[in-house]
Amino acid sequence: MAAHTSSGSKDAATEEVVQTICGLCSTNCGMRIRVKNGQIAKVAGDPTHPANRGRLCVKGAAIGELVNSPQRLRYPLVKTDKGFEQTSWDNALDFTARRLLEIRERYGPEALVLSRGGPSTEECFGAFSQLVAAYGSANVTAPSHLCHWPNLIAFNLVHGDGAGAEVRDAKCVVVWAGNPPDTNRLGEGGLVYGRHDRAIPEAKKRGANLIVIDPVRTGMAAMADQWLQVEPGTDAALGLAMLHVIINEELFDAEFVARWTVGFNELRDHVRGATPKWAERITKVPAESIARAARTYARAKPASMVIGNGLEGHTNAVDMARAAAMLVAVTGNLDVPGGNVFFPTAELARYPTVRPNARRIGADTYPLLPNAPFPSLVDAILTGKPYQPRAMLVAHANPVLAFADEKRIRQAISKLDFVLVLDIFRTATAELADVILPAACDFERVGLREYTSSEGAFVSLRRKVVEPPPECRPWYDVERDLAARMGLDSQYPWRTGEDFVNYRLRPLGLTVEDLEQKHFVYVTKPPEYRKYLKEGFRTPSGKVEFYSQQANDLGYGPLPVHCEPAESHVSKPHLTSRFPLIGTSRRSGMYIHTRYRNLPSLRKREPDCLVRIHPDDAGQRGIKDGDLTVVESPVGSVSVKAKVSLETRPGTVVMDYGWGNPWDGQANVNILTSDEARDTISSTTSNRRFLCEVTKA
Ligand SMILES: Nc1nc2c(c(=O)[nH]1)N[C@H]1C(S)=C(S)[C@@H](COP(=O)(O)OP(=O)(O)OC[C@H]3O[C@@H](n4cnc5c(=O)[nH]c(N)nc54)[C@H](O)[C@@H]3O)O[C@H]1N2
Ligand SMILES: Nc1nc2c(c(=O)[nH]1)N[C@H]1C(S)=C(S)[C@@H](COP(=O)(O)OP(=O)(O)OC[C@H]3O[C@@H](n4cnc5c(=O)[nH]c(N)nc54)[C@H](O)[C@@H]3O)O[C@H]1N2
Ligand code: SF4
Ligand SMILES: [Mo]
Repeated sequence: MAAHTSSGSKDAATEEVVQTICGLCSTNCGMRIRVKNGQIAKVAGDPTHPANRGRLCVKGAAIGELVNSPQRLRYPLVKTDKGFEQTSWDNALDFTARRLLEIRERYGPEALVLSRGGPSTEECFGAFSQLVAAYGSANVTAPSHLCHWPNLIAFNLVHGDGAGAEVRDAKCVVVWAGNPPDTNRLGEGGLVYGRHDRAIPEAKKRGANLIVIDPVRTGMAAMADQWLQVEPGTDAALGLAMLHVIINEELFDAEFVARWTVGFNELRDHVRGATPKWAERITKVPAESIARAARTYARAKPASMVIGNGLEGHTNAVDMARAAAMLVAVTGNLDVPGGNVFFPTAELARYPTVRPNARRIGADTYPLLPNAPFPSLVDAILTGKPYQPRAMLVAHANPVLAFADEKRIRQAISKLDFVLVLDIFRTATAELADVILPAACDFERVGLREYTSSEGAFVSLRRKVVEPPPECRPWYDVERDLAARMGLDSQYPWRTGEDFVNYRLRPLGLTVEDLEQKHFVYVTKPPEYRKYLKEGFRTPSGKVEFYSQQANDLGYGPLPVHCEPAESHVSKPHLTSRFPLIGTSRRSGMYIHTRYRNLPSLRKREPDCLVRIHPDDAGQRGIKDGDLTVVESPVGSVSVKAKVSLETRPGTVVMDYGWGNPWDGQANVNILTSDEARDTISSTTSNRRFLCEVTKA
């Protein structure tokens, strides 16, 4: 429904309202954008769109600044002895094709790596996938080891699938390591009232009990009935102690446990010693609070649990989420209304080229992870083992800033023979490239998003709103032109962006034209609940697995355990005196990851990268609010301003994540984080925890 409010002869002013979705984060809110003479004139939330029902965040409101930013990349650039020089698309693509073909000839297809970004639009999943598969490489990497997958692997092991929180009918909501007011996260479903950032306060108003488990006093924590201020990375101990209380006090759902689970006796034995007192020593959460939260969650029926990304930047990530998943099952809150539900999903067409039968780096060590873990690729580049990657395509990603230990990542990327970056800005990663290509941004190309919800799965079109700058091109055009130069274009059953979206939509019986008419279309029924009664669970045994034979056979613990975080004074006592503080990182509601700090209206709201420090720690160090400080960890050091704050407890400091691009002039927290220790199941590095000291600069 593109309402043409006025249109006239060729020369007359044109004005229309385009219904589309925002591409900046994975919430993908519905938008109505007024376009005047080919320019974005006004942005509003679409009140009819189920993802946001009219609401937009500050970032969405700033898309005009994004599209028209003077810092946009506007021409292809190639690196020469004199630095980057502007070149033509033909030159840039010819050069890239030649280099990639030489590398394949000389070293084989596995030498090529595709580095993708965190999930927000189809670009992050799609760009260059088809090309890299057709080339013959399976080395696709993404932030998967830090995002979505550690939690999903845990839920897969226990429940056989990801079960999203359905907040709508819950009497108790546990928000475990997530911050929906800032991240606007859809969750894996339950967006009947919009999103968790809205659904949770509404549930609370209805009288639901809100339990927040977070080391930081976030907006969500401030709203909670019970806030468990857990020590970062120790949540497995907390979860095991909650299981201890629930099993010991017989608060579990005995019928569900008896009929639909395996390994309950093993679990009972396993958590016998995991008393709240034991967990208090590890987590710093008072034993009484742990017991109270366990009782509240177990007694409220139904209760739903929102699992956030805060569990994922830790060296025991999967087991922390496994303990949480077991709480869902043991209380009988699995696949019931208002619990954690297996939501229906939209089945889009897969890419036509199947993944090649090539060796994927890290596949032997991390078989449950779908991609090559970035840290394993860094190892391979720096050591040549198991073999030497030579080239990298980077699309919609900024690995230099996003992953742990910036210094090591720079070393690795600099060692490659060829690096291509497709971005809209000249990022920290782009500075290391041989070729930088200017992309059309989300609002300048057609795209697609599928969503889940309590009303069923639906799809929505991201309509093109404005023309890209003359030399900025959408990824599907870039990819196809490059493929043609490499003799791979027979692998592309689509010619244009619209063809591509139509190809993806085919299994749903929908087309771009349909979605232009309707904007969003439900493609499944609302979820059925207790589907296990008919089909069982998707685990090897068909039941919920407290004891996982599969995990055991893969050499992991069959039951989740608490492991001391790698970056701790217990694991590394020799570092205690030099680095007495624990650092963690904070995601900002104002920005997405490393993006958008060059948009003036956002930057005005949050101009600096800050380290938040408790008044006690600040006082001992003579640090006052606003002072410039040096934060030093065993792997690096940065200068940042201090914010003296009660958001954190004594001994723990919180530093903003996402800074460090050339234009923002501030420090990347991942200069301080280490990639040395990794979760054995998911390869997660300790991005959310590092040892440090803060001194006045
Ligand atoms: N310490 C710490 N580290 C973390 C995290 C943390 O919380 N703490 N979070 C982790 C998580 S969950 C994730 S998902 C990752 C994120 O890691 P990334 O996804 O690598 O980070 P982004 O900053 O989102 O990078 C996206 C890039 O795409 C570019 N871009 C924007 N729009 C377009 C477009 O339309 N086309 C193209 N081609 N490019 C575009 C942006 O300019 C940006 O450079 O970081 C992880 N790292
Ligand atoms: N504004 C904005 N929105 C975003 C993004 C963004 O960068 N900016 N990124 C998008 C992406 S890719 C993702 S993955 C999601 C993430 O969205 P969420 O899952 O909401 O993740 P965070 O906002 O990082 O919140 C994680 C919370 O976990 C806490 N935490 C850290 N360590 C621990 C721990 O060990 N235990 C516990 N219990 N809590 C811990 C942190 O203090 C923080 O409050 O957001 C998406 N939305
Ligand atoms: S950036 Fe804001 S407006 Fe855009 S999808 Fe995310 S929450 Fe919605
Ligand atoms: Mo993420």
